[in-house]
Amino acid sequence: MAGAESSHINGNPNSDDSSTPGDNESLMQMGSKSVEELAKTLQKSMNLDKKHAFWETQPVEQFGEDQDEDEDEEEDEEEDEEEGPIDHPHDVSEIRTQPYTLPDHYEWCTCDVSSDETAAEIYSLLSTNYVEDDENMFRFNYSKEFLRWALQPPGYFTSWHIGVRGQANKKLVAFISGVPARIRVRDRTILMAEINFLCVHKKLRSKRLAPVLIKEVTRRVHLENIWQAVYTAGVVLPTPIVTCQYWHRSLNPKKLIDVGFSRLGARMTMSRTIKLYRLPDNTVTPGFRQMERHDVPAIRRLLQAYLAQFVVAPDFSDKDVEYWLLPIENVISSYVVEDPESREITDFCSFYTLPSTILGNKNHTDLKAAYSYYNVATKTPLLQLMNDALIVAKREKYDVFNALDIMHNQSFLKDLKFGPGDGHLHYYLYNYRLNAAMKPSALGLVLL
Ligand code: MYA
Repeated sequence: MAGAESSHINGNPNSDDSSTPGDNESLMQMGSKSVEELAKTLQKSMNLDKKHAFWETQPVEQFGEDQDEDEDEEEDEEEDEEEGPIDHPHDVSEIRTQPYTLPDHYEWCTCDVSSDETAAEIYSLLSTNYVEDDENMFRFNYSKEFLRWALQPPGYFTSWHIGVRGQANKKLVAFISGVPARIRVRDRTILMAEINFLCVHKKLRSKRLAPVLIKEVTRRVHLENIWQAVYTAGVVLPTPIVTCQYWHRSLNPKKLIDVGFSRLGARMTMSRTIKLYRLPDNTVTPGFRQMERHDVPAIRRLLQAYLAQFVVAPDFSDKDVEYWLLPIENVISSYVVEDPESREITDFCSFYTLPSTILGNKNHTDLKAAYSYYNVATKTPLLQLMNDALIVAKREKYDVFNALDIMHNQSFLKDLKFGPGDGHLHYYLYNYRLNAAMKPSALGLVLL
């Protein structure tokens, strides 16, 4: 789940647009609150301060278990010691060997995305039933190649790519997936599952199928002796470790306005808007070029040093860097700065490609979006590096460049004319308790 459910631009930067609609305003006003307050306000505003019949049974931090509210210092210290797993590991032999029971007329399948036919079925389910914005104007349209990339990293388990089919017609009607990843939380590195692409066909919604999918993927993860997971969602569940906001940089403002992704700012004309977002044809940093395979060790070193400062971040090996960052057309784009004299790799930036289908627009069917991935600047100013990323994205005909307010991203968002979106993305840990909620800038992890 890459984007918050509602991620349109809230007005244009550099304009004094004050015409944001009411519900967006209430979200925007929350900018100065703490993460917990934000989660609670969001929970209330989205009418989710209700019972969570499923999530209340799971080893996740429950609402109201927030230790920060505890004013007793001694207890705080005690709680500090409790950071870590909520349930302690079982023996794999205790894990049930039978899949969970599905409603009548449905059956489990394991999806092999290497098969063209299966990849096409997953693509078809997601492209018609996956995440939409609140107004149902856009739906994520992850490509088949992207899905293969996202689902088959080093050490992946085919058994974690789980489908539900109709027993009679074998049609794929639901999906959930996990991939293994080493995630560091403060000074502990844990092999976790990254859970993504949970999807139930629109016709089967609200029948409690999602909890069965989640329990089944949990069972299969446990069978590999893995007991923690990380995931993101646009909805508030018990309990986010951090709530982030998407920012959007218009590259093709006319199209974004035509399709309702953004609006013309107050006192702005289309031609002034186009001029505002214009970018040069060529990158400015000497030695800026596409990443190549031989750059892997240097990029791994840059990433390792950079990610060490964040509370939660992936622990990438050379193999992981090669897999996750080597460019694949229309999937992942990565650039390095190679010092023209020393030949040293000093900086690195990357973005992935996640188009959305534009629903019900006469003139346009696809929105081509780039999503900021991992960026490390040691010599080039980060602002200049990201401006070069915008220039290449514009050249490659992306309509918009999106970035979360995580890592050091806040240092360039405003200056590079990103505007805040009206959606939030919540990060969660399964079976791991943090003793304090985090700020987005303490997060060093991007999920797809
Ligand atoms: S996030 C992307 C989720 N996908 C979409 O938004 C696509 C469009 N929507 C749908 O396909 C359906 O609406 C889904 C729910 C499938 C989302 N994460 O079956 P239901 C809870 C977790 O009647 P449906 C992504 O992929 C809900 O609070 N739980 O509902 C990461 C309620 O529980 P409770 C969610 O609408 C996924 C229950 O489901 C989500 O038909 C991470 C209702 O079930 C959500 N996004 O189907 C999954 N949405 O009563 C968790 C609703 O308690 C992984 N619900 O409130 C956990 C770690 C597992 C591994 C652990 C290993 C150790």
